[in-house]
Amino acid sequence: GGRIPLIAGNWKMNLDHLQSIAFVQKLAWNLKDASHSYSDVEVAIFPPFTDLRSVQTLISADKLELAYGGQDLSAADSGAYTGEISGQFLAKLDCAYVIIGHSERRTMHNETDEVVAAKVAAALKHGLVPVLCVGETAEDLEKFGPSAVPVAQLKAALVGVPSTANIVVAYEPVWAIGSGQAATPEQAENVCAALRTVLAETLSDEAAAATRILYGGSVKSGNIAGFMREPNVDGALVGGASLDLDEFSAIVRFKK
Ligand code: G2H
Repeated sequence: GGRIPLIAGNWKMNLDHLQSIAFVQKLAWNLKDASHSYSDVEVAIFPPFTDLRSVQTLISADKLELAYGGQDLSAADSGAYTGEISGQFLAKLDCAYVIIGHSERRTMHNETDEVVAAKVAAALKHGLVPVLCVGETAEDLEKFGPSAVPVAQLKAALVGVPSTANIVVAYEPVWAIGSGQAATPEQAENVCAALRTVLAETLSDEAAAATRILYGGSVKSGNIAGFMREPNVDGALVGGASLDLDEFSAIVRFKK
């Protein structure tokens, strides 16, 4: 109880510089509209690294309260890591969050559970809240059932994490990502409840009660309310629909 819902927009590698400026100006206008308050929801956006600063500048000019995050970070602090972005860069860029272990990184960039755990530790070290993504593939689902793989991924990522750590967990079934085929609210609830049990067992009862667990995978304005009605789903990680102005604004203003 008492968890403030989080709606997170993961832009992935979409919107070039001019497109993000145009998009975010309209988004600010849309979200500011006083007749549509979203004050009981936290909204965070995850633009590409190269547009974080310009997006923040435009949004702050509009006096709109949004949170920001990176879509990934390096496990290292600094040094000879060509092309990498460290947690301290993100923290200094006013990022509150960083997505870690998204399935696209696990599959396309070979991020193992060990890499994910190291990145979680790096995020916490630099004062960032990791948005730790876990989720099973269609094959996993068939072979091991609904929660075995996400539970194992969460346990592996929490190794060494202090019991009071501030984290967000995102349950993203791989078969539901960008496929248009979202999980049902019941499926999401069952896995999110299992993940909350892991938080209680590995961290503490307090951490389990305070940690927001998001659902991600083909979330749209038409299905958000169903997920938000579930007791263990505390928000959404939104990909495709976060790039559509009307869709994202409607998701932010979901009514249970
Ligand atoms: C899952 C999600 C956002 P989409 O990757 O992280 O994307 O909403 O497009 O399925």
